[in-house]
Amino acid sequence: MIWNTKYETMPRKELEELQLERLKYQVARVYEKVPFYRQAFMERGITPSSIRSLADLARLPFTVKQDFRDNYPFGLLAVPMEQVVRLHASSGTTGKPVIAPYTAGDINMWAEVMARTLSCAGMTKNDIMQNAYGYGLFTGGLGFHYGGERLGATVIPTAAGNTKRQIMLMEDLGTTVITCTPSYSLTIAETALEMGVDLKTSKLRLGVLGAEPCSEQMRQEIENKLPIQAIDIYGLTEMVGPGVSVECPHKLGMHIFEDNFLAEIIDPLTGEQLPYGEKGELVLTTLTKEALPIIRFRTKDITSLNPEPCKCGRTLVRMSKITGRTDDMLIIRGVNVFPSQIESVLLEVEGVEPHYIIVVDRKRHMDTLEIQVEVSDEVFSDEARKMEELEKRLMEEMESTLGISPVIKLIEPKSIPRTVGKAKRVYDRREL
Ligand code: DLL
Repeated sequence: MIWNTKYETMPRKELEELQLERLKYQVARVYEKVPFYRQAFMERGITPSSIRSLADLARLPFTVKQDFRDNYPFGLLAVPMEQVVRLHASSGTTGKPVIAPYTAGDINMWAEVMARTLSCAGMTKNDIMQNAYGYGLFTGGLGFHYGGERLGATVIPTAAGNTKRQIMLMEDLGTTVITCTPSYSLTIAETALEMGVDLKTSKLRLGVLGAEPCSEQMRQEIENKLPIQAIDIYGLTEMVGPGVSVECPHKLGMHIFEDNFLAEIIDPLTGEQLPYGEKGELVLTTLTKEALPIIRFRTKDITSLNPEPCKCGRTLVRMSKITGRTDDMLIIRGVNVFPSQIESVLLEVEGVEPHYIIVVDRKRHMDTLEIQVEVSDEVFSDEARKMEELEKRLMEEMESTLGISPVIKLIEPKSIPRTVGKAKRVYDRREL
């Protein structure tokens, strides 16, 4: 169902006019309120009146993660602190986190885009949504929570973790929709199996799974193990959290809520805009954010855009699944390798489980790539010869896709630690 027909099915020309009007307003606001932007604009000889068409967007400076660090914690704030009603933060692994302040208006907009998100994914007010994203500074928990309530569904704020209780509640309360990371959905499936609970006979029917990459093959694994349609959802703290884009049940790309977020694709090396259909780095501009308006944020996420109307009736541009980040590409012996390619190859092969890690190291001046992957109980207890055959097969498949040959290590089921939020799968020990 379409939650907001006006904005989700607007003819593109009209939408672009709306975007331009909002962009002009945002540019004028940041110029006036945020010294960081005023200075960056002045350096380029840009004033608010320089923006006459959407094409002028390309003249505006980028914002990068480092700018958040340099202006930590409130340097990019565009409203007085007394108008801020909430702060979230990203879980940055190094250095200071990104701080995201929200006004009451921002929280309202967020609930709106999340209601649209859940509706687009196929949820209705009759659903019981178990929200197993982390609550707290992470935007996942509260973002989904407010969206679910705005939609009128029943929200169960279980948060991430405590998986056995999660499964008990799922059965007892008749949960129909699970919201969590793709990797946690697999942990739920695995734990249910251990508990002897057959979720296939439960009321569960839909999963709105995001916050980390998930290849088509991984989606397939999830849909095989749980009785759900697994819908991909994308978002990031710098924009609002979840609520930037989501798939509809046709699964033909994630619809970006373009009345709030203006999307471009650029060549990550030159910074030049790329045409529709070409893969590059996603750049996003907020069009309605009050507390933290951001111009041309370089997400580092790699995707492409498709403006064709979707079968669902939405006219919003669609972004393809994220195939990697400009900073997660591994260069191994001079060859570029994306973890998503490794995931796709692994999960195409029978007998392999969707739990793996990638270890890159340097031994005697040579890069090494080791892929450790769990195999099913049957394979593990099979004859050694079968394990060797599987290893060889994986090595050949990897070699033909990646162009380099990794070491494959088949490991016992459940030996890789499970996480409740975003999975960490790549260990690059060369940097140490
Ligand atoms: O992960 C917001 C979110 C919460 C999205 C719940 C979806 C569901 P951050 O912690 O700031 O925000 O991380 C943002 O996570 O730049 C991507 O690299 C990655 N990411 C998010 N969604 C997807 C997705 C939340 N569907 C960063 N596919 C982003 C691939 C994703 N990567």
